[in-house]
Amino acid sequence: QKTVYLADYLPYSHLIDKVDLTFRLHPTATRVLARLNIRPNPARKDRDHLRLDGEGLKLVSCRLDGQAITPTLDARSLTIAAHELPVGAFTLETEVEIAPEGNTALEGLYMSNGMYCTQCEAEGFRKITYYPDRPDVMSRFKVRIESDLPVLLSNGNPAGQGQGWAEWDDPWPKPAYLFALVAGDLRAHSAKFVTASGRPVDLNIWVRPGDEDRCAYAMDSLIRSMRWDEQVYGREYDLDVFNIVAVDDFNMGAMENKGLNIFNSRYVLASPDTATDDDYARIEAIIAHEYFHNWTGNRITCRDWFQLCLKEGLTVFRDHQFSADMRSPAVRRIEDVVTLRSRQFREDDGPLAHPVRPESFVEINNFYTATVYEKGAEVIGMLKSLVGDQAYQRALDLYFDRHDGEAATIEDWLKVFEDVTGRDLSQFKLWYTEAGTPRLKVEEAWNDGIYTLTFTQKNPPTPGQPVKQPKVIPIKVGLLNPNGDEVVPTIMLEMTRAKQSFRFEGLAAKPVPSILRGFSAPVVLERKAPPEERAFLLAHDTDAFNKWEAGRALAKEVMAAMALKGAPVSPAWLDALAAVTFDDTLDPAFRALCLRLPAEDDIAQTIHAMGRIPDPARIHAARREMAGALAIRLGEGLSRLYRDLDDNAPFSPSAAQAGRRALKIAALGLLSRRDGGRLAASAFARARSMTEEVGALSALLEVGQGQAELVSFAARWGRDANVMDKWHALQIAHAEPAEAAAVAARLIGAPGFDWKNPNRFRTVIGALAANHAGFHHRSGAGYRLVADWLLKLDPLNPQTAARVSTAFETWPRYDAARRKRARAELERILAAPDLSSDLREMVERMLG
Ligand code: HT7
Ligand code: ZN
Repeated sequence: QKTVYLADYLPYSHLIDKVDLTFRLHPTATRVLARLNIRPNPARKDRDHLRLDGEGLKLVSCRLDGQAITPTLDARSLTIAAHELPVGAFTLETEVEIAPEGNTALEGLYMSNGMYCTQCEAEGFRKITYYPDRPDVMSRFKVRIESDLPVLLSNGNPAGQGQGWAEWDDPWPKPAYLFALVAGDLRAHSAKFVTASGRPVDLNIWVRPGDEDRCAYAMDSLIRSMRWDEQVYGREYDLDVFNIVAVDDFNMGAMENKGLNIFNSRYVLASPDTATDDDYARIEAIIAHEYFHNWTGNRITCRDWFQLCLKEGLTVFRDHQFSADMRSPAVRRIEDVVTLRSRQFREDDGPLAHPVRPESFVEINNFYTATVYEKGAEVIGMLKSLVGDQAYQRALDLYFDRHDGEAATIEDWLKVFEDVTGRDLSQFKLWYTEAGTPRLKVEEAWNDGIYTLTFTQKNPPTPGQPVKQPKVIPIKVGLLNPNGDEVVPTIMLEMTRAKQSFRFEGLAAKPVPSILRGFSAPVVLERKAPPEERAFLLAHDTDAFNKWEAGRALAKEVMAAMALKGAPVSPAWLDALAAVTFDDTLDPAFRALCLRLPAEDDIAQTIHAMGRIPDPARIHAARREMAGALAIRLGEGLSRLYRDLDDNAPFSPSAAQAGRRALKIAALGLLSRRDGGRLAASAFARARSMTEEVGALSALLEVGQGQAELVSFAARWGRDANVMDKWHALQIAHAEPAEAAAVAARLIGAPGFDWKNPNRFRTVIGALAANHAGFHHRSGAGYRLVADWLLKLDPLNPQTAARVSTAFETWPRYDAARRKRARAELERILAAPDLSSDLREMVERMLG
């Protein structure tokens, strides 16, 4: 397959004013009749042929203005030569046959547990019918579905139904990637919503019979999202119905199809006994994310797939804002930054690094990345900091006014900010066009009562971009005096040059700086600070993010020093953390975050950034030793803390209660290191929620216990695959490094384990990849197992195989022996006959 370049963009030759689709559903022979009202695109001066995308379709008939014709077909398209087309508008009717039952790639129309469903983003509609499958071709769709299944759904508003059929009419023009169809034996959990302007909306969450009672939290999240978008962005819902369908076989988390969102069932279904607090938070965020796409993505879509961040970065930013408003902003920000560093910084630091707006791709599905999503959201956060909250709001209003109903670009997006503020954003645009995480070095000086902070930015080379320019970096800073009082509250420094100094006058004593408050830019801060200063900020910083960050930075330095040179656990870190742990004035959720040690992969990233080679086994040992030392240092206070938090309040998924549970479980994990899991075993037996059940099981497995509990968990939940994913993941996460690959192999190869389901596959292979010391074990068993299974999945589901292959993205960081083994596995994958273009592109990029 060939490379597509942003620079080659050309508007489509024609406009499609209307689309009428009829589906006669059948597992092996579905008929799709499409009637397209077409006219030449006035934006194109030439008179071009008509080329429609289409893959794996059996053409039954084709008529142009009612006359049968024989178009030119190849494996990817249907073409009608320019001289065969009428001069003005015309109608094209096609009938094709497809086989949804055999569609294991889960792209286009496929079947999951007897239900028909679709996934069209990014380029799946071409597997349903012949059509210009590109986001800048927007049209009005009418759909008729013929099937004996009881529930027949598509986009827009219902337009009639009868025995064996239903019709849907979507008044809003949309690109084909937002098309959706669902047919099945489904039950609805329903509610009503009235928009700010008084439009009544029917809300339905469709699930398999028996799952209706696990939809309440998703529905509540949807209603809160709808209200929030009205109140914060002034955006109302625009149809009479909003449907959500939960499906078990799905390549990603969810999909924002107009009026008919389709969700991976694990991000809809929740009850206290099956979902953890993290699951609840994720459901809330994903429901909001997909709903918010109705304006940022659907009403205003992307001109081409290079502009993916236009909808994804903005929608992630909006869902982060929403979660911050629903929960604790500080805790949310810390969680978001942890994710950003572990996924996006990792990506940006290796062979898969690419700009937020890439310039070329082979397979667009490979660019639904942490960079496009998470860094895309950070870039918007910086823009908001730079222009201020009010200008941000005016710019968004202008964006919605100016581009509603259009397919827009990043240039359009930046232009609304330029028009509202009069600022020139050409330097800011580098955040979209240049890959890599900037390194920000800080030096301080204190002379004659003047305090100076000097920043130097370095923008490291990334694949295809050897040289970079300085970026605009908003650096939020506060200053504390030696007593811990804030003497300069948060201000924003705007860095635009490679090296820049900022002076502070009128201070009585040399202050302690709190730099990059709220993580105001996605950069790596390189500041050599003594442990005492970190401990001081952990104790005194008024910025919650930087308070946490001080402890985090200290923990990373300690763990890296232990792994690199066998340094002892730092008493300064232990003391500072003890003070936070037992400070009852602090939010329990915040304290739980402080107690969470940096992940081993994070430390490998830190050591690599120091120019050294990380040793996974030593990092693993260091992390264990730190946890053990912490358990001893916190002493008896831990038991007290655990008892205080172990209340009998009835379950609520609220952030406040979840925070208490998180701290209780953190305490239980540490206590287990001292009592060998005695308390955890009784906590497991008494657990009143899945959070507690998983927390106790995890604590037991970490200290080599928990076999009986694993058996009882499986006996209770064996029939619920989404719950059993936790059971599988936990065993692999806690396996000893030398055994992790074998544990994963046993689980994925177990009779009856449905490894073809993306959730199952991702759980097992993803958990192995996340067991840093296990995946990178010197035997090479981790690399081999992941490669074996990628090769097995690729012919069936290339999209998921390609995504999971990112397990290998850090391979160049490690020692020669590991690199040799990883390279050999990647080359083995590349040598496979009939490798998909998805997986091929990923492996080739990783090999460099
Ligand atoms: N916009 C959706 C992306 C998505 C997707 C992309 C490629 C292949 C399958 C997919 N399923 C969903 C989801 C989102 O970001 O909201
Ligand atoms: Zn999205």
